[in-house]
Amino acid sequence: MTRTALRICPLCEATCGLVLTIDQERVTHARGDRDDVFSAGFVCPKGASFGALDTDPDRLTRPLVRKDGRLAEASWAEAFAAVAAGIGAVTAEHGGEAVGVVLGNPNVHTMAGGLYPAQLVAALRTRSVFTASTLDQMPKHVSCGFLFGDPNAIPVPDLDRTDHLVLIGANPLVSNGSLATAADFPGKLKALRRRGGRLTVVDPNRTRTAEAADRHVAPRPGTDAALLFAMVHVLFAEGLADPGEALAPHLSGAAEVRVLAEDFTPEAVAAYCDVPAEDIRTLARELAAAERAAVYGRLGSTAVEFGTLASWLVDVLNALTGNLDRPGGAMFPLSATARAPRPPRPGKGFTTGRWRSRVSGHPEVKGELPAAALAEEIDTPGEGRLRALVVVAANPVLSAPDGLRTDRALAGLDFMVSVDPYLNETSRHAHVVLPPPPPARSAHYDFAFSTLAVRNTVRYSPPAVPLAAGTPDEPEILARLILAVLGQGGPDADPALVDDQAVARRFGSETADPHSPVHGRDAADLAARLGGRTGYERRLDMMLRLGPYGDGFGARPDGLTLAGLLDRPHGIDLGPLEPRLPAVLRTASGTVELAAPALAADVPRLRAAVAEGGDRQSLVLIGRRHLRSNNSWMHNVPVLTGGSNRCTLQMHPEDAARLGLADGAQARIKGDGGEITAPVEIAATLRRGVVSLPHGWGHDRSGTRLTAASREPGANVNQLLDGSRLDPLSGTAVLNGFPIQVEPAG
Ligand SMILES: Nc1nc2c(c(=O)[nH]1)N[C@H]1C(S)=C(S)[C@@H](COP(=O)(O)OP(=O)(O)OC[C@H]3O[C@@H](n4cnc5c(=O)[nH]c(N)nc54)[C@H](O)[C@@H]3O)O[C@H]1N2
Ligand SMILES: Nc1nc2c(c(=O)[nH]1)N[C@H]1C(S)=C(S)[C@@H](COP(=O)(O)OP(=O)(O)OC[C@H]3O[C@@H](n4cnc5c(=O)[nH]c(N)nc54)[C@H](O)[C@@H]3O)O[C@H]1N2
Ligand code: SF4
Ligand SMILES: [Mo]
Repeated sequence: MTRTALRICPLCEATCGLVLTIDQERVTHARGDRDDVFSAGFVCPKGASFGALDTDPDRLTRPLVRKDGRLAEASWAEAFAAVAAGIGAVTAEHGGEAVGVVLGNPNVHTMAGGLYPAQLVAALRTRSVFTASTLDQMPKHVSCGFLFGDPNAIPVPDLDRTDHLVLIGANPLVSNGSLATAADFPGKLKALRRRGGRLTVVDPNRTRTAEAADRHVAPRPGTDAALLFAMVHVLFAEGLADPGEALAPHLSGAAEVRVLAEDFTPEAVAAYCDVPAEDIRTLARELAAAERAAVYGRLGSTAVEFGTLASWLVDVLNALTGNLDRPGGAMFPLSATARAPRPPRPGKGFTTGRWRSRVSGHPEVKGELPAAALAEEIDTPGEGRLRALVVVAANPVLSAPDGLRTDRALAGLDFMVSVDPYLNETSRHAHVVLPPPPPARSAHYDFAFSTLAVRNTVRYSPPAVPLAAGTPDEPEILARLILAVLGQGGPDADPALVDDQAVARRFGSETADPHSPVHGRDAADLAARLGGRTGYERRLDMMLRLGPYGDGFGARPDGLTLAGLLDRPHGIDLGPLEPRLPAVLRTASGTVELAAPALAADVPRLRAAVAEGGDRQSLVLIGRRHLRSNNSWMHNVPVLTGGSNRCTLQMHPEDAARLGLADGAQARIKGDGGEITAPVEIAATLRRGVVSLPHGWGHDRSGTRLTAASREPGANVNQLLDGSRLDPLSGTAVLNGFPIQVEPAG
């Protein structure tokens, strides 16, 4: 019997609503949900392949436990017992701080990942937390932390209303958008141009997005911070810096920024960026002239040498042109599970470096250490060495720098547990692998992306297919992991305890807060009023009801509850983004601190790089993404990969000719961290001197269960890095714009 069910797609940040066709508990087809309040029917090839991913025969359905050195299937009871014993042994001898936590990208796409990791880290009391953020967007968190006092207050371009959009190092026609959740990003860019707006793309590669733009500027990789600084310079020099009456009272430090920008004249940076000074002036003038404009930077502006400075300058430009916090500019979403707005009040501000990594002394950022430092924290002997890891939805062997070193380090751990549906390059080292059910059998709520969406909506998908009896979902798996850490991991452990604890804590603080809708109420009584069939649903109900649109447990009877949301399976539209800067600000001064000292302190490093002029001799490597892939884990679905090797080294024809490399020839590529070989693909879209290789490949290891991926394994680009190139303010790996050498192989 065939039926349909709705499910929000978890495969990228666009969060499209899907209609799944389900035949005998298997997803056989997926299409866009035309009635979805956010995505209105948009779907991409990955979403359309949801069924193939969901039913991939290589997905693990039972846990694996290492016995006599080999991973073998076991019962869930055996697996949880092995986790309790393994973690227990390490914490008993060395304490929870000997256990590292590694959280990968899919955590921001699952409900479990939004709810449980903080409790896991708290239970371990470990300071060794590594996430994909330091391979990705951490520079944006840091710059927003210093600018606004809250590292999670990230303004997004108001795509539907802007007249002028400047994309720095972003390729949303392929990525479908990131740190700007918008279903049908391509359609929104078309609509912008149709209504007479302009699209500018700054990217060393003439990407599909650049191709669709009015203007494409191709700087040398890694030089955007200088380019943006020169634009700031022009705004001041030409009297174009004008935040406007609404914004100006909320800004501080503009005069200091002016001084900092003084020597970044377009002429001074033109050679370094390899962009003519007059083009930089034009970019600045157009931005200032536009009625409503937004500057937006993505991976090519973050995972680079000056990632935090570039991320900062993006918002300095938004502020100086009066586009911050206004319709059509860069705005702050208000998600349904945010705290209900409180009256504006100064905060504590943002700091980093409250502790440092043991081996290289990297500062903590948002409670995290650089993912690039994971291996050295395990394999460097001495007091405080990591002896165990809890890995949830991460594949650092492929996705982080120097995977071979990580590979060896993981093999030497006393204990490792992976929560992962695949036996892959990383999880093959685990002592226990706990596979979550496939997405169709999991509930979905976008905790993370609702805070980054270009329109406020609220949507929830219950599981589309019921879980098999006796199979835990990912929330239960993580709750049981937390109980194991707390020494309560016995066979009768009740995972609801973990949810009860989170509920009690939140109600405890809300009932004590004079600005909360439930101030003065009884916490236990509120907990008893929660709806929801599971622990995570109760938590969602709590968050929705305490949130900005919530019913406040009676304070606003028409307000949002989980029950009300379940009655609206296509979601509820909460309207366009609205200005709300004062409520966002958590800096000590209560203003947007445009020239925060920590940011200003990194400017001399940039100034020195500009003065040096940059390395002109080496080829530099940048990454690229493919529409039918996602980082390291979607290469095992033939309908997505098409069975072809997409892991090619793209080169400009002149570079290839100079090196004697023809299209299809094997190239040997050498970097600080090692060498790999990949076939050459001639691509005139690239700047001369820049080559491009995608990441997430290198599926050629033994002991994995990736039948399709291992047939076309590709090479691991991150093996070219040794983990030492980081943006110092954020600890983020420089994955774009690093020097390499290329020669014909063999
Ligand atoms: N050179 C280079 N390197 C890069 C990048 C780049 O552009 N260039 N990009 C970086 C970026 S932006 C990111 S975000 C990182 C990503 O790097 P990681 O965070 O390590 O993520 P993935 O490599 O996608 O691996 C995800 C893992 O999660 C598992 N998984 C999938 N679905 C689920 C689920 O529902 N639950 C659980 N528990 N596990 C699941 C997959 O099997 C896989 O093992 O890579 C970074 N690495
Ligand atoms: N199809 C697909 N979608 C995805 C993913 C995927 O793997 N595949 N991954 C998801 C993830 S984890 C993320 S974080 C997002 C990323 O989303 P995006 O950032 O939009 O995606 P990228 O393709 O990495 O785009 C980065 C662009 O920066 C350019 N670039 C490189 N170096 C520089 C530089 O120095 N300066 C400038 N100005 N540009 C530079 C690159 O050429 C590239 O076009 O995509 C998400 N969506
Ligand atoms: S754009 Fe992203 S969210 Fe939408 S269907 Fe494709 S993978 Fe899924
Ligand atoms: Mo990412």
